[in-house]
Amino acid sequence: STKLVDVSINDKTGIATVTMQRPPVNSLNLELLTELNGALQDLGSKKIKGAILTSSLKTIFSAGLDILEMYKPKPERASAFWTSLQDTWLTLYSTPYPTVAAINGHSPAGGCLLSLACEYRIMVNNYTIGLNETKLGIVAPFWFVASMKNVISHRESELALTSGRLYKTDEALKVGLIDETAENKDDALAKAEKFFARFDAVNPIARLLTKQELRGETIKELEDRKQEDLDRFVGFLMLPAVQKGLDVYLQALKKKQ
Ligand code: CO8
Repeated sequence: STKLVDVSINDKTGIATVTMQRPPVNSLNLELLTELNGALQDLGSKKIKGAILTSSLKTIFSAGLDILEMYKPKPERASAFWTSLQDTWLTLYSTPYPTVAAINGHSPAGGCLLSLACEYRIMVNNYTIGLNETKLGIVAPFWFVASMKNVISHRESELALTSGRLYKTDEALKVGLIDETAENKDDALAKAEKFFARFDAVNPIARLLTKQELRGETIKELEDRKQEDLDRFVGFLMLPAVQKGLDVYLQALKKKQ
């Protein structure tokens, strides 16, 4: 276990629980992403049945990228930050073990991205999830879009992404953005265990090769365009209009309370 991410493996079930714990909102900064990527990679060499990604917070899975990493950033830090997000997504999208996002709270933007990278999503009722980037005046990168399109239809993705739509749990279920709803976190964890049981009678190598077949193209596209994507992100952050937009969004977030 590390500071911002807790990893616990249940010896009886063989299920690992990876818990993000960065109050107040589990916003994804360089340190959290680095720990998360390390934890997910370490699990790759262990004999686990599956891993659940969840949050220690009561009402938030993850508020997405830490806006403070993007607001008036030092270029070097911004590069390291974005690279850590790319690497975490690549690791999570391609884990050899099955993954479930137990979405026990709000899950906008980067939070949604992390859950989309898991194989199965179980979400507690009455929260919101979606790729709301356009609402912040920013553009979801191609691999965010691909992650969405690999889960819901092209049509629904276009409607959702252009408007920056955040779905309530029941709405997300209707379009297939999540697979199951849950009453609370414990219910979500119990349902995750049932999902893993589906593979009890499945050859793990056949399972993994099939996952790679389905996800390989999306993974390869980011691997091939990693530098271009990084340059675009850093260049984008340097635009005064983007900084202004983030400033306005941050102020609105703070005024809310
Ligand atoms: N980053 C940094 N700080 C945040 C973030 C965030 N993402 N979200 C919330 N905070 C801060 C708030 O400003 C507030 O700070 P303070 O205490 O100083 O006022 C504190 O966290 C608590 O927030 P709230 O009071 O809003 O907490 P609530 O429980 O009421 O609400 C929510 C929680 C629903 C998560 C709400 O905070 C929210 O909507 N946050 C914003 C979520 C969001 O829009 N995230 C988008 C991030 S961008 C992203 O992930 C993808 C970017 C892709 C980049 C592409 C560029 C090319």
